[in-house]
Amino acid sequence: MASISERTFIAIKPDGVQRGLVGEIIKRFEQKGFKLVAMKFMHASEDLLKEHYIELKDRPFYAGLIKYMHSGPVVAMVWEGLNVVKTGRVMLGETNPTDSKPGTIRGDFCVQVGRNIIHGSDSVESAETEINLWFTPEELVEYTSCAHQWI
Ligand code: IDP
Ligand code: MG
Repeated sequence: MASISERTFIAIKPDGVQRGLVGEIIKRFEQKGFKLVAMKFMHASEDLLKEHYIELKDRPFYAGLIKYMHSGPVVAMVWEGLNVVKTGRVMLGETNPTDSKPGTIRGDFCVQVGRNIIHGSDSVESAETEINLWFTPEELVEYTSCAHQWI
């Protein structure tokens, strides 16, 4: 069987939390067959958010993005599985909900790019950086999923 050691960082943004979409989003990742490795509900600091989005620091929407992400609690998660980074992005939909197909999270639950309810790492490298930024090694829980051999 192919290795399933790949991990991605997924965060439900403040609007996703406020709109009661936490359970729905977690359900989709669980039902797809991905394994939950870490999760925390937190109000992220501005410093953490600035670092998380550092590559966008010169974009005109950067300040507004940090304000939005700091406007309420988020659910930060690590999910593991075969091709979870790429598949996770497909499950999210496009950055702009207008371009997101029905059936994707952004396609089903939001309408504008500045309130697009969820974050997902865009590469294996950025996933590693983001996981290390948001979680300590001890927070990444090691266990064997009983569904593993069926997935
Ligand atoms: P991604 O979240 O799909 O990876 P990025 O280009 O990395 O998209 O942008 C990060 C986040 O910045 C987006 O999810 C969205 O919340 C916000 N963003 C991106 N483009 C715009 C924009 O044109 N206006 C406002 N916010 C934007
Ligand atoms: Mg991105």
